[in-house]
Amino acid sequence: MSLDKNLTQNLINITSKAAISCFPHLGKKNKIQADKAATDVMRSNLNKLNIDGEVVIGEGELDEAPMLFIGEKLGNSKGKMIDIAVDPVEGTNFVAKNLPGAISVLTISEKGNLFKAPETYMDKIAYGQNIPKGIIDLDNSVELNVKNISDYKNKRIQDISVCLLNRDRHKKIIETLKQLGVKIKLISDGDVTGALLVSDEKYDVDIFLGIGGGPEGVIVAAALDAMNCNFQGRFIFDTEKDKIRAREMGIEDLNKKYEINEIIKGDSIFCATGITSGDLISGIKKVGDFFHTETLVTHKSQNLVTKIQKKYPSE
Ligand code: VTB
Repeated sequence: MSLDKNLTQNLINITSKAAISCFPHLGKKNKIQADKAATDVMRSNLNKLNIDGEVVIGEGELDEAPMLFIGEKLGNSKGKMIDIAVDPVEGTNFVAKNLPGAISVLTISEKGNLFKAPETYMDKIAYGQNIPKGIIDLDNSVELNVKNISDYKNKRIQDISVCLLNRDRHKKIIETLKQLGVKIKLISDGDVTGALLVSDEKYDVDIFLGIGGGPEGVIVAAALDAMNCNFQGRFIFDTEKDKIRAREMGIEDLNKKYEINEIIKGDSIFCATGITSGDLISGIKKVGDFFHTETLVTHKSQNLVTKIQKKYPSE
């Protein structure tokens, strides 16, 4: 069973249009407005699809955004049952400040194949293609992961590059990485992109790690899976409220380490359109009466991993 190839084109159009809707909000210091615009575009366009869709990963509590809420039904109910994970603007700060790296992103799977995640933090680790299991592990020390990948790739420690969010909670890890002498790529936001940088040597990121949004972890796992990369994540349930919600959503072992194929099973389609240009994808460009977009798309069953450029009339 796999997802219809034709859906890919539809989804590229949806993330592209959502990204374009942020264009008027670039650098306007209003991340809520940009998020709302992209969310509305995503919702109305997803509703036109021939699917019986349900949002399993929405936006919300973490950044108090206008939501495509978990459990929301999308599509005309006529087609296949689909799980949908959305992040209409990943990197709302980047849009508000007109900085590189904002993307509009969504992932779909067949019903029941995408992990239903609460909006909490997740401790994550991602690494690239063809690295055997066990070389890197979420439960290894940072030192061991760095040493192992340096041995495996036959690269000097000082040439190993580790990407993580620049947050106080990562102080100890950053100090360890500094002492090891690796190249640290400290990002201010956008850990979906951060994790995807392990997918190709040209981005020069050997390991992505650290604590970021759980929903972002689930969304990116699908793309990494289609790219034959690896990912592990553990949700962090700090408050009693988080723990209750997690149990309500069917999570029994709150401390479980999830492997990539426990987060995404079977076929998946992932689309990420650049809003502002970043390391991974080019942002929206207005050329004459057209918006030019670039979308990174993966469709697992089709072995599709590509970037698609499109043009949309600016009206
Ligand atoms: C990350 C990052 C997002 O939130 O998930 C991060 O990918 C985690 O939350 O772009 P904190 O900002 O609280 O650390 C974002 O930065 C914003 O949603």
